[in-house]
Amino acid sequence: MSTTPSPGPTAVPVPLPAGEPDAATLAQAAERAASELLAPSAPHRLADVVPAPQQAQPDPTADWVLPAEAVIVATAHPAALAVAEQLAQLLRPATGYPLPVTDATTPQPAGGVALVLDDTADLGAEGYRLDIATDGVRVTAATGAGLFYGAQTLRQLLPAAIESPAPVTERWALPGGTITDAPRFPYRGAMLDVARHFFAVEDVLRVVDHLARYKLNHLHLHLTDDQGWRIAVDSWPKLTTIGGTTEVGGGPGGHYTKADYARIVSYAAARHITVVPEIDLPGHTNSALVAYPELAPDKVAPPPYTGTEVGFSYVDPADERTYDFVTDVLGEVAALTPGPWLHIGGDEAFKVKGEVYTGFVERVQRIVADLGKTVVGWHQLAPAAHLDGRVLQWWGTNGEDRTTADAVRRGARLIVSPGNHAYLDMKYAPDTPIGHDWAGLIDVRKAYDWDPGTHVAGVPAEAVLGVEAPLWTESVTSLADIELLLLPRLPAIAELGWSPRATHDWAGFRDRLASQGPRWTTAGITFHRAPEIPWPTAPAIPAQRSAPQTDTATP
Ligand code: TNX
Repeated sequence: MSTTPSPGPTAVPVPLPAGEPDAATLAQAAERAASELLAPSAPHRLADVVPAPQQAQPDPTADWVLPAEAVIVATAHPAALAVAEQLAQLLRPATGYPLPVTDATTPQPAGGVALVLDDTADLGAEGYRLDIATDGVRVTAATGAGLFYGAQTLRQLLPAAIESPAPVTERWALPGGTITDAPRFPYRGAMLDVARHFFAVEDVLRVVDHLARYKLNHLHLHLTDDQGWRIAVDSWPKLTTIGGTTEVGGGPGGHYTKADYARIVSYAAARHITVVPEIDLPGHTNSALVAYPELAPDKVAPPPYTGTEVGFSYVDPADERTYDFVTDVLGEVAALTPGPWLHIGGDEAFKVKGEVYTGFVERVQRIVADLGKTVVGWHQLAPAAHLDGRVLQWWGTNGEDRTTADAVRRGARLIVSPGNHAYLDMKYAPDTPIGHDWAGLIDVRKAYDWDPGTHVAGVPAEAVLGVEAPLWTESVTSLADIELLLLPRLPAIAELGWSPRATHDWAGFRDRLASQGPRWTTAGITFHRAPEIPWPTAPAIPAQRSAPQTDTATP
């Protein structure tokens, strides 16, 4: 079986025919000759990848240039073919090459790219090996996820112009050698708060793309808060028809239909990213109380809330109706969510104290377990009784909390998101136009220079499931705002989650990060030009070439 490539944006380079060549053919031949004459910009260094690979063995005699007629051949298995098609879709726009995808029982590079699914490969569930040699490129992995990560590395090793949405003339060189790579932690995530401000599905998909570039594998969606309820729940419809119509600052809000949410989940899954939905309980619930006053402790609907204070609202822990609500909502969200996790919030419920709080959490933890999901919650859940598999998300700022350490001793695992290192809503510097500073300023070095494995006192590295970078959106109103705060700090957190500690080195990271800048610029992605990063000043990419067949006269 072979799949046909989608039509490339330019004419496919063809050999000169005998006889009189036509103008378009001549133009293509000239273009190809010009590309061969281009100053042979040295390929990237093999280890020049973010996150840093586990092992890179360069072989300067084996540099390779992607030819126009390259084929991407993959193991005849849907997981490998899916990555082959994704890789082709990444490479076609800038190269203008057709890059057809084919399958084989034993794929060989044959001058192109081979994606080999090999379940005997000793590379783990997410690892891969990338061999770049004179006869082409081979990515080997035991899973589709491993092949996908290998493809992301391949992408980063190509010149920055590969990010161009339109064809450019470039020598598509790759540095020879072998990378063997696998992640340090199984959970590598980012969180987007879609409750304080609502973001369209398209914006969320674009955030998913950013996660995928840096081998993150979880997207935590903070779906509910005082200012808005963002996920449709059929059994409690007013949550969205009333509770979804507000946001910080008085804007219109919005919500995801079940189909919208399913679209996000499947787009993420195709990029090996698991969605972690959060329904924040028992606090951060004003929008639910506006819709259903029966859940409020005094049974009176509060006014809708569009400010940025926290800790004032809560669902009534003393009323059984509250547990019907929680069971229905979590049941519907669980049914929409193929991933194993359900995040129940638990933070800043200042008015639900002591045993009332732990009693509530223990009931909700059991509801989650009965739904067959693994409970995740902010580390305020710690004093509640242990439940098998439960995961706490650390957002403290001083690396120390005996209750959390004790919960870990009782069996909880930890996702580490220190407010003063991983909170992407913190400003970079006092003049950052948006963001907070309650946990301090977080420049790129601050985001990078800490160790999730030793960060929380009394929590051993084995109890750390991974790392997550939350983005709260009280002051974030657009995709450009999201990107400004995400980049370049998201790759720093991604590297802490993926790369072995032995590769940790600020000077090296700074240089590798710098070479991401031209990629973002070329792809039209907003980022903060952090002054501590030596961004290249040279033009990012060669001039776009005008494609003969799309070269229409403009009036
Ligand atoms: C604390 S972190 C919160 C959020 C805010 C955030 C702003 C956490 C679990 N709760 O409600 O949005 O600070 O940085």
